[in-house]
Amino acid sequence: MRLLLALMLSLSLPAFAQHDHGAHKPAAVQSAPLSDGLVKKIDKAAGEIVIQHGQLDSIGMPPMTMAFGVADKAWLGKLKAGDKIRFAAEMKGGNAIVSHYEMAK
Ligand SMILES: [Cu+2]
Repeated sequence: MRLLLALMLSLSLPAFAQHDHGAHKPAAVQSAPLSDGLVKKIDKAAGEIVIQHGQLDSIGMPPMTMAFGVADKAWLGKLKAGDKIRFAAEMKGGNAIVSHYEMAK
């Protein structure tokens, strides 16, 4: 599991650095695939977002509703309950965090 995560991080970080958000590349090009999520609750005090998510292969999780930390606390002010997002999850310090997200159409 740790090896897989290390591999995933080493692969995904350079990809994000190179990723040009102005260019509309197919989702398959991204090394960290985005998963569907429904925002259930924003907990600013805890710095967490409760998300109902589908299968998350990146961190080996089945569908469930759970709290995620965020890579950027500013996201807590941008999202609200009921928002549909597409997001990438990763493990950081033993906690699942949202490392990237975009609004789902
Ligand atoms: Cu989960």
